[in-house]
Order: sequence, then structure tokens, then C-alpha cells
Amino acid sequence: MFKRYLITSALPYANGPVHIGHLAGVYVPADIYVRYLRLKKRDVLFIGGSDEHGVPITIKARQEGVKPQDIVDKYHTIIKKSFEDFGISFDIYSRTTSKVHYETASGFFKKLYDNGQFIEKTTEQFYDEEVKQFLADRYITGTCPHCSNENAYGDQCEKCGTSLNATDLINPKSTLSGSVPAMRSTKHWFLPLDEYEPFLRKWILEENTNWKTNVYGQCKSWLDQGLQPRAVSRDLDWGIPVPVEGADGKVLYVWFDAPIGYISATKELTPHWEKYWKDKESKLVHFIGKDNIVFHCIIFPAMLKAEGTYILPDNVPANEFLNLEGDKISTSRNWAVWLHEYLEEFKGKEDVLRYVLCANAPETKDNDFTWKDFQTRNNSELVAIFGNFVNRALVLTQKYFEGKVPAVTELQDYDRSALSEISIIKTNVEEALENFRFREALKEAMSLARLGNKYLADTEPWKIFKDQPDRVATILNVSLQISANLAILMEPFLPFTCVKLKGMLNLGTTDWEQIGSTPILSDGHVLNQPELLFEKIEDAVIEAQLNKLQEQKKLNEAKNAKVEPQKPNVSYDEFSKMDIRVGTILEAVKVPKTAKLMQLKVDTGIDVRTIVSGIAEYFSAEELIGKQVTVLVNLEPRAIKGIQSQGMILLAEDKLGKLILVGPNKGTDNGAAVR
Ligand code: B3M
Ligand code: ZN
Repeated sequence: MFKRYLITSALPYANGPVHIGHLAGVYVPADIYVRYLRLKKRDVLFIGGSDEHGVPITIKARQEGVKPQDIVDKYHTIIKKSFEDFGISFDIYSRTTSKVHYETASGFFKKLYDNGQFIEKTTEQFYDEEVKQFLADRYITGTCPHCSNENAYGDQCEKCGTSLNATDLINPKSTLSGSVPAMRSTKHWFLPLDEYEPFLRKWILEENTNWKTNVYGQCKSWLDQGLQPRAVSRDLDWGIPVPVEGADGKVLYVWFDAPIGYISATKELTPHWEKYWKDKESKLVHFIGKDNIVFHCIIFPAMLKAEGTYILPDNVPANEFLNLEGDKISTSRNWAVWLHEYLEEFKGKEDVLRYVLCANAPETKDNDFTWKDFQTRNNSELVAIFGNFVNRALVLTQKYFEGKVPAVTELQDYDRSALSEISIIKTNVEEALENFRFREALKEAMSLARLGNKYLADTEPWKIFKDQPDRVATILNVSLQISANLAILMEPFLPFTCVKLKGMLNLGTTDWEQIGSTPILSDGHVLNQPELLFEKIEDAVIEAQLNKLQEQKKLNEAKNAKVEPQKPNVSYDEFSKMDIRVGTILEAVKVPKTAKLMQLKVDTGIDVRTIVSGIAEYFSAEELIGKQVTVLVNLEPRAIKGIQSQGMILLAEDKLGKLILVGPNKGTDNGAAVR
């Protein structure tokens, strides 16, 4: 057995908030594991933090016209709060822009550099002459050589999923200036991963055969393809400067500095950090998503090995991905359930989400989150089984025994067999948790609630109190003991619920080892008033969530729709035949018995005239009156629904078909000509 545990969870990029995919893949399992270890009184540190470097953050900053630091400050705060709200019990949640981290990451690089562990190589890279900057792969777009998608990125085509090199792109373009980038040579430092291949093969493929099959398999396929030297620096103005001479304008590659962030955060947390990182009796476990496997199983271990004084991870229980209603979760398409939004809409239901995400975690394959499943698991598992059982036990005790734990009179075989199940369940939960099978662990733990619920349904104490009060005393004692065991057993999974449940049971400090051993509640122990642990989620609530996603889907489809192609050219003479003026809408009335038509009176500066326009679905009469618009005044008059329309109001139509008035962006005279 290990003397101490060092548990890390992936550092999320601070370029957006966190969603259910993050929680399900990484943070819920890590938190369950850590809470369990703490209950077992093991010495454990739980490390987290924000990953604040890398190109996506600089892109976002550029888009929003702010500094990268502003972006990471904003999202670090939001992410940190989401984790706190969901009870992710980090011992420290740090960030990679901290001073300690700069020193630690720099020092790490410097040590490897001084020991001659890097290769220096000059390579050709795309350079944007206009903005005078080397271009990271993400800053280059072009046509994908595989699927002809015209908007592929230099590192990946998001349409066909192929990972690319920027040089693979057809017609590469800089996203910074739109110009065609040129090749320029630049010097970088490379970690010669090929030299670590024999060590990695032995360590992973022979000594870590117990790793999850998805993790082991991915590592094996990387190793079988053969490892290449990897650049650990970049030409970028955001990041930790490469701490050697002649490296101006170069920073550490984000994937070099980020995992060192685990070390920096531990340093920040405790002066005894070295015990956790350097002693063979410490167990290091990285919780991550599958896209991070190579970095945590191959590159970071090679870095640690090169440094020489650190331990290596004992396990990397990476999860697969969680999808949302059948589609890949995506920040750019806003296809996600954001944690901060969930909390606004489902106040006090943190544990419900923790429960659903664990019960349905993408442990061995990608999995789907659906709102229907969320509702079913809440209503027919948490409410109908766990909540119902505990509530009945407590309410009946209030009713028959004034809220005091009744003494057992005589245990029957059925009671004994129910009680003896508890320690079996405990062992099963432990065995599953120690092996990172969280779904199974939760299912086992829930089987105790199921057992309690069945026990009450079978013994029906409410029917026999009159004739057999002693029997009821025993039944309720057993039920309350099961409830108390649940309050301890469920804590890693449903921490908020267990605080509530312990309060209702008036339980002080508890101990994991109490589960299944002696009675936890003594005779005569006074209970508190029961409250409901969970509440039913109605169909309307679920429908609202589904509608919200449906709206998003429509929006995304519209965004993907092609922009109308340009029409054939017209001569200036042809254009100048159109007489377009600024006018003001004076009156607006819906044309009766039509859905779209609005009859307008418009002051064109020339005259006041009637125009019929198909805009009634998008504007109310009140909204229109007083607005300045542009009017094609010499359009051939025509009768629409019997009304003579003299001209046309100009409108912009977006991809969803929504209409927007086109007016001068500052008030001007009616009659002003547009040309
Ligand atoms: N920020 C990638 C991610 O959020 C990356 C993890 C770093 S862990 C050291 O998926
Ligand atoms: Zn492609």
C-alpha cells in the first residue's frame, strides 16, 4: 500500500467556461476518488488549476480586442467557481500564470537544457509578413487535402477530423491578416522522445498492463508508430519565456508548461511537496480526458524521467468523451450544458448532475447525455429509491417513536440478512473505486438504497404498528441503520445530499469503517425533522431544456448555410438608375387577413407615400413608427392586396430568414440620396 496519494485532474484551458463533459470525464471521478481516500484516512492531495497559456487563448483575446491576461482572469474565476459549486474538493485550484509556476516551469526547462537533454533545431515555419509574426498552426487556415473543406485549421480539419500539418493545407492563409504566409526559418528546442521510447515501452507496455484498456491501447499505438523528437518551444508572445539566451520572442510550448503546473500547484500548497512528487511511496494518479492521454502517458513521463528526481504516474484513468443528445459537445457551436447555467436553472441539484454523470460516465466508450435520461435517473432512482426509502424510515420514526431511534426487540433472519449485506456492498464499492470503475461503484452503493427500499416494502411497518409495535421498532431501527450507512457510503458520490442526510439523522463525525460494522445509531438517539432529499423533475422542465438545444441547433445550421453567391456584375449606369432615399416611417398598420404584410406611410423627403412591405412577422407597428429606413423610391408602383404600393423598404435578411431594417447609422434628412 502507498503511504500517500497525489491526485491531479487536467487543468482546463481558461478560454471558456466548463461544461458537463469536463465534469463527467475528469472532475467527478477524480473527486469521488479523492473523497473516498480521505474517508479511508489516507494521506491525499487533490491538485487542480487553470491552463492559461496556448494559442486558443491568444486567438480569443484578439477576437475580443483584449489582452490574453484578461481572458484567463475572467475564465479562471468562472471555472473555479463552477468547481466549488459542484463540490469538487480540490486542496488547491491554482493557475499557470502564477509566479510559482513561472519559476518552476522555467527551472524545469533550464535543468533539462543545462544537462543537454534537448536538441536544437532550425525548421521552416509559416510567417505572416504583414503582422511580423510566426504563425502557430491554429493561425493558419486553408483547404483540407482530404475532404476539401475550405476552412480547415493548420493543425486539424474539424470537418473530417484529420490532424494536419500547416504545410499540408492547400491555399494556406494567415488568420491574422488574411495574407498568404511565407516560410521562414526559426530555431526551437526539441525533446528527443525517440530516445525515451525503450524506457516508455517497458514502463507502459510491460509494467502497466493494469491501465484501462482505452489508455493502454492508445499508448501502444503511439509507441508502435515510433516516437519523434517534439518541439517544446513556440514563437509566440504569450507564455513562459524560454529561459536561455538568444530565445527572444520564444515561449515554452503550452503542453510543456501545463503538466508542470501540477508540480507548481503542489509547491504552492505545501512546503512538503517533494514528499508527494519524489518519494516512491507516493501514488501519483492523473485524471484526464482521452485527448490528453499522449501528453500524460508519454510526453510528461519522458520529461519527468529526463529531469530524474520525480516519480511517474501510477495510473492514468482517462475517460472517453461525453456527447450531448447525440452530438459532440462543442464550445464553438455552443453545444453544451454549461455548469454555471445548469446551476441557475437547477438550483440545489448539484448532486443530481453528479449522479447522472457518474452513472452514465464515458468510462470505456463515448457516451451520451440526454435530458430524458437525466429526468429518469432523478425521478426513478434518486427520488423513488434513495429519497423515498430514507424519507419513509424517518417519517415513520417521527410518527411512531417521537423521532427517537427505537431499540431492536428481536432480529429476524430477514433483518439479519439485510444488515449483513451492508459490509458486502462496502467491499464491492471499495474494490470498484480502487480500480477506477466509478459507474460500478455508484451502482453498488445505490444497491444499498434499493435494498432498504425493498426491505420497507416487504415488511410494511405502517400496516402492523397497531398489532406489533415491537416488530415495527426493530424494522425501523434496521431501516435507520441502513440510512446511516448510506449517509457515509454515498458521501464520495453525493456530498451535498449526505450532509443533508447526516443532519436529518443528527449524525456527528462518521468514519468509513463504520459502514457495515456496529450499529451507527444508538437506541434512543434523537433524530431531526426529515426533509425531502430529492424532488421530482417535471416534463415541462425537460422540454424547456430540449427546446433550448433545438434553438441552438437551428442557429448552428443557419451559420453553416452558405452565403448567397455574388450575382453577375452590373454597370454603374444600371446601378445609378435606382433612386434610393432615406425616409421615415410615419404610420404602420398590419394588412388585415395577411400574416406578413404591413401597410406603411413613409416620408421620403419627396412626398409622403404608401408602401406595403412583408415585414409584419418581424416588427410590430410601434417598433416601426419613427424609424429611419432606406427606400427604393422609383420602383414601379404595384397593387398588393388591393393597396397601391409605391416603392420598397430595404431590408437585410440573415441566414435564419430574419429581417433587419437597413437605415442610416445616424439620423439624417428624409430624402437624402443613397449612392
Ligand atoms: N488544458 C487540455 C484540456 O483542457 C489541457 C489539459 C492540460 S493538463 C496538464 O483538455
Ligand atoms: Zn478535412
